[in-house]
Order: sequence, then C-alpha cells, then structure tokens
Amino acid sequence: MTSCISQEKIDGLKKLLGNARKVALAGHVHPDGDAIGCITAMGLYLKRELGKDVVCMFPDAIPENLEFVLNPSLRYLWGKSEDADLVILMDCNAFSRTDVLGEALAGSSATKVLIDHHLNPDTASFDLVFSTPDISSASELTFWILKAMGWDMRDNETGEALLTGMTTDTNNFANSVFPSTFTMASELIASGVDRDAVLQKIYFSYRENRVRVMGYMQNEGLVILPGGAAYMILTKDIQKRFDLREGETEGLVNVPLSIGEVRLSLLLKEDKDHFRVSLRSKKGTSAQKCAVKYFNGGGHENAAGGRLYPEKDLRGMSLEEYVKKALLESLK
Ligand SMILES: [Mn+2]
Repeated sequence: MTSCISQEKIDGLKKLLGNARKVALAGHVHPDGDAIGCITAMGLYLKRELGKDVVCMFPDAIPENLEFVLNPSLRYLWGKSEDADLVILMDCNAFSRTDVLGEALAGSSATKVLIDHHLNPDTASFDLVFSTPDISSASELTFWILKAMGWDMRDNETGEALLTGMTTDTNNFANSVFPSTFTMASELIASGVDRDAVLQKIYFSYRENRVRVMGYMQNEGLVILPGGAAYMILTKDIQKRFDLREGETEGLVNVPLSIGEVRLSLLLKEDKDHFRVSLRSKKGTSAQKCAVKYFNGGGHENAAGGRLYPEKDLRGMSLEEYVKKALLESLK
C-alpha cells in the first residue's frame, strides 16, 4: 500500500461518504482506460456496497474498444454535469482537466475529493486528497483505497474495471510498474478476475484500420531527429483516409521508443482548432517537462500529453520547425 493512504484519510473519506446521499465521479477529457476503469470501480463500490446514488461524468466520449468497461448498472453522463453532495475527481489532477465540466465542478458547493497519480495536483481545490505519482495508475490507487475501506473483492466486475485501468496505464506492465502493482494484479486474479478476457477485450478486438494506420505512420510518417527524438504527425487527411475513430491510434506514440537511440517520442493528432499531443520518454529524459514547456500540458515523467494551438503557439514558425525545436531543446 502507498503512503498517501493513511488510516486518517480513510476515516476522513468514510465520514464524507457517510454524509453524502449522492456522489458524482468525474474524469479527464479524452477518457482513457484508467479513468473509465477507476471511476466505474468506485461507482460500483459506492452503489453496491454503500447504497449511494452515483453518477459518473466524463467531458467527452470514450474509445469504442473501451466501452466494455462501462457497467450497465451505473449511470454515465457525457459532456454535462449534475449536482451532488460529494464530488470525487479521479485520474485527473485539477478540475481544469475536465474541460467542459470544469467550471461547474470547481464552482459547486459539494464536498470535493481527489484520487489521482499525476504530478502537481491542485490540492487547494479539495477537502481530501489521495495523490502520489509513485503508483501505476489511478485504478491501482483506487484498489488500495477500496481495500482499506473494507472491500472484500468478491465483486469481479469492480475488479475487472480496476485491472483494465491498471493494464492500459502501464501499457500491459511495460511502464510505471511498482511492486504494489504486481500485488494488486495477483490479488485480483486470485479473487477470480479473468485477465485473459480483459486482455482479449483491450488488445485483440481492434478493427483492421488500426493495424493499417499504425503501419502507414511507422513507414511514411515517422521522423527521427539526430540526438534521439522522434515524431509523427497524424493529420486530418490521414485520419479520414483510414476512417479513424477515437482511440484507434492508442499506443502508436510508444513505438519509436523501441528504437535504441530514441529517448523522446511525440505524436501530434490534428483536432478541430488544435493538435492533440502525446509524449513518451525513456528514463532520464522528461516527457512531462516537454509537455509543460511547449505543449500546454503535463502528466507523468515519462508519459505526458497536451495541446498545440497553431495560431497561438507557433509564432511564425512552421509546425515542423516548432516540433523540432521543442524536441531538441527537451533532449538537453
Ligand atoms: Mn491514469
């Protein structure tokens, strides 16, 4: 168990939950497996074990291949919020990361709890904070919180949601793995969670397009800079040509890191008026600092993200010039 979970905090959470009839759970924009997993698991626990009225809120839609995590016994809202007595923000370090939900959540009179594993949590906005970067995922942190609350692990749907979130955030045990992460997996599998079924749903259920576009980008779109940086730009044209849907290029940014010399990898994905930015790095190089300094973002030391607004950010440079400058300066 991690040191950010003390008995005092668990007692505090129990007390806040005891005073709340309705609980709202909220996650970050472009929800990933971890956000959906930990929110679904917490939702199931609060509803089934504590009898709470629960609503799960996300700023926007989730990738199709993760829809299996959503539980039919829970109520999910997309792009809108609802009042509650208690708000728990999960897998997200600040209300601003919840995009369209941010203002309503930050301004609400509800009691507020944070459960997160990103750097720089906005602790001042919360009544109770569970936060540490020394853990694989918000799903793992939720697992240890639920255990400390007295969860008996008999509900395998809750366990499956947690295992899914941890698995996607660690890229199936490839990064951000701690001894506690294996303990969590071991306990969940021993309690009856079917890991093979989870892996089947996450990694072996894509459409053909995904494999095609991954191959195309690696062959045609990958630029490797001297010094150990790599980038790819997934334009709207390419997305259209491959008929891409949300989440279908998940994992692409990791691929260049498999090259020995590459220490920093960037993927730009063109969106409406901006580019979505994913950054990955090897130990010793900070994806997080690069995201903060050049891409209006943040995240973890070796896995970060952000946004690039060409009109505001490029300042006369071309997109490629800006990207090269950002990457080369981040390697220093
Ligand atoms: Mn996460």
